[in-house]
Amino acid sequence: MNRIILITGASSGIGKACAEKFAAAKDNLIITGRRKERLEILKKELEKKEGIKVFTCCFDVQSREAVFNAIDNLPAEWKKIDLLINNAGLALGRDGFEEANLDDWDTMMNTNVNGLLYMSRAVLPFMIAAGKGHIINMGSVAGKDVYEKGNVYCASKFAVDAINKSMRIDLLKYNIKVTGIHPGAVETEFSEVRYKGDKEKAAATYIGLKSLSGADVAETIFYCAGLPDHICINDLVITCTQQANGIYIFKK
Ligand code: NDP
Ligand code: 8X3
Repeated sequence: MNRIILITGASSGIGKACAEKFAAAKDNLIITGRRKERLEILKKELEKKEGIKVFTCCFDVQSREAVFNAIDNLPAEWKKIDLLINNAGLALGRDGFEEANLDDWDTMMNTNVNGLLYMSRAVLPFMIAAGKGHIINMGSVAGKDVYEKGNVYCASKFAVDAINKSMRIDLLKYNIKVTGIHPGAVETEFSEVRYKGDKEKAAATYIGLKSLSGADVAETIFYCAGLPDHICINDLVITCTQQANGIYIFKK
C-alpha cells in the first residue's frame, strides 16, 4: 500500500509481528528499538522478502532528547508518517506495592507513559501538516482492571488509556485517528523481561493457556489501520478465549 508506518519496539514480540504484517501489505516501515542488531536483521529480511523500504532508528524512548533527535533527523521522505504504532513498553517485576523496586517503577512509567508521549508529540507535526494521520497506542487489559502485584505496570497502562481518550478529543480537528489496543496475555519476550531473565517463571505464565501470539495482535492492529478514512476503532480489548480480563484466566 506504500504507506509509511512507524513502529516502536519492533525488535521483538508484537512490534516485530506488526512489522512483518504491514511489510507483507507492501507498506514502508520505520522500525525502532534499542537493539540495533535485531533491527538491522529485520530490515534486511523484510526488504528482501517483501521488496519494501525499511528505515531503522535505534534509541531509548525514555529519553526525550533521543526521541526528538531521531524523529527530527529523519530524511524528508520518511517524515510523511501515516501511522505511528506506540508499542514499545514493558513490565518489570510482579511485587507487592510495599516491596517493589523503585527503579522498576521509574523504568515502567518512563517507557510506557513518557516514551509514548514523546513519540506522539515528535511525530504529530508531520501528521498535522498532512491533514491526516493515525496513532495506535498499546495499552493492556492491565489498563482496564488492576490485579494483585500489578500496581505500577497497571498504572502505566491506565495512563495510556487516559492518554488515548484525551488525544482523540484534542486531535479531532486535525483529522487524526487515535486507537487504543488492549491485549491480554500475548506470548512474547514480555514475561522474560518482567521476571528479569527467569525463563521458568516466564514460561509458567503461558502453561495451560492457548494465549495470543504477536501475530494475532498484529492482525488486529492491521485491521484497525486499514479501515476507510471516516472510520476509527477507538478502543479494542483482545484476549484469548481462556481469558476474561487481567484477573480471570481459565487454565487447563
Ligand atoms: P517484548 O518484550 O517482546 O517487546 C517489547 C519491545 O519494546 C521490544 O522491541 C523492546 O525493544 C521495546 N522497548 C522496551 N523498552 C524500550 C525502550 N526504553 N526504548 C525503546 N524500545 C523499548 O514484549 P511485547 O511485544 O509483548 O510488548 C509490546 C507492548 O505490548 C508493550 O507495550 C506491552 O506492555 C504491551 N502488552 C503486552 C502484552 C503481553 O502479554 N505480551 C499484553 C498487553 C500489552 P528493545 O529491547 O530492543 O529496546
Ligand atoms: C500484559 C498483560 O496481564 O500481564 O499487559 O498485565 S498482563
